[in-house]
Amino acid sequence: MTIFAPKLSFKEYIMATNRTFTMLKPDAIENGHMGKIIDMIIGAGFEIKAMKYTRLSEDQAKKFYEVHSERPFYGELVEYMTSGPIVAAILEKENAVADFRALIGATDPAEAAEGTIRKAYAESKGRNAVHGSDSDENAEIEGKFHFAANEIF
Ligand code: DAT
Ligand code: MG
Repeated sequence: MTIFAPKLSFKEYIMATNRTFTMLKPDAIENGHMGKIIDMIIGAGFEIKAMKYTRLSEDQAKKFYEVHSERPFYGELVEYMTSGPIVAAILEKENAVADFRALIGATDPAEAAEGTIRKAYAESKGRNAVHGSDSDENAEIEGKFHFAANEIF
């Protein structure tokens, strides 16, 4: 049966909790893993609601990782995240935030479980292939940070 549902309004999108935000980071693009990672994401049941191939400005990277601004790796992190193209995307699935964190695996690929994106494709704890929001609230903030309302399906 086909259900014809209207597209979500921006307000409804903001209220939705079945979405997460991801970035394929510069190392993943540089190393030629973009297609395989997107395949893993779709294969795990996530639907792409918005996607763009882009680059973070220094200001954007600093703001995105502001929570880590006091950490010793902050400067390196900002430099790395602005070093090349990224793919930013909003993904939808039931339990999106937790399921996507499970799919990407631990921050450090040495600790990431078999079958996770970071286990397969991350270079190191710093250059770890992919970002996944850590809460519904941050998923909304991060999605809005990268996409205008008319870019979200
Ligand atoms: P995650 O991306 O798994 O949510 P996080 O929020 O703790 O991890 O850190 C954000 C990013 O900062 C992480 O993906 C890579 C970088 N980072 C974290 N800890 C680091 C460390 N000890 N050394 C270098 N980079 C680090
Ligand atoms: Mg995090």
